[in-house]
Amino acid sequence: MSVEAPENVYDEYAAAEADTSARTATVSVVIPALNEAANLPEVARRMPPGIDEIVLVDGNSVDNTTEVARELWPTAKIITQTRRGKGNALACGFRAATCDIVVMIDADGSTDPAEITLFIDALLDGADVAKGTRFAGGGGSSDITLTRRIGSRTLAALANRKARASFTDLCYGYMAFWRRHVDTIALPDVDASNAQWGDGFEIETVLAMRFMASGLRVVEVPSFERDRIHGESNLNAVSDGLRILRTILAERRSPRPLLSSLALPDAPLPCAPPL
Ligand SMILES: Nc1nc2c(ncn2[C@@H]2O[C@H](COP(=O)(O)OP(=O)(O)OP(=O)(O)O)[C@@H](O)[C@H]2O)c(=O)[nH]1
Ligand SMILES: [Mg+2]
Repeated sequence: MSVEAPENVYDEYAAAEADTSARTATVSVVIPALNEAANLPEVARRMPPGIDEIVLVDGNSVDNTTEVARELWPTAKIITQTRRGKGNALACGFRAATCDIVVMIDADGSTDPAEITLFIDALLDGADVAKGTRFAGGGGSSDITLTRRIGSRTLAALANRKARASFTDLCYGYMAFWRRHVDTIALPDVDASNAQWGDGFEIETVLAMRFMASGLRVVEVPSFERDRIHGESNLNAVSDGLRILRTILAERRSPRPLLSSLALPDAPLPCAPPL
């Protein structure tokens, strides 16, 4: 099933509805980026006003990712990750972030920054973690292939059995949480010199399963995944899929009985700003 990308233009909506400066909690947006110079301008264009801190974590890009980021966000923290992989980049970004709320988005234009306010609202409404879902409540994707969709569903079903959860989407990189919870999930030491488990694309699964196992209130937020704008995916469906499978098998089982905390918000959030 393919879903049409919402056509609304964020800019019109931004000033009226999405100014995040009115709320009291501060927000860091962490963006892992590996050769994404061509995509960052669109990411910046759709960023809501009022974000307190941008942390861009560069993976030793060979294009001018860091220069473009500096031009777009003159006050951003632009750091270089300590090892390789998206997971290590995120762990470095979480350590550098200083605000109350941390939002993680991709730099390729597939996760729409205009949706950040929906994730923040879910946290302000009482969630500990707001996890994006492409497969429920009006979420969708124009970027996922049938094979990946089947793989993703299968992995989510396995993870749900293990975590006694009801995730509708496991391997999606759009997530937000209160920064005070980051220590409860014991991410790999960013200063270790050797590659660590969690350094790769399994990071989203590691985060989801550890947040659940910590007994935190995880809420799903419908989100629309767009096509990567320019460039190539860094993900290998087979090897990264196997890493995710290994993560599910290795992570500890949730100590709680059947969970009730993972649910769509009472009134499902729209997956994009209203027209
Ligand atoms: N710093 C850093 N960022 C990375 C690394 N690998 C991927 N990323 C970033 O993580 C985000 C997601 O990576 P993608 O390559 O788009 O992978 P994906 O979104 O899972 O796969 P597609 O849906 O095919 O695009 C993008 O912003 C990448 O630039 C890495 O090793 N280091
Ligand atoms: Mg992508």
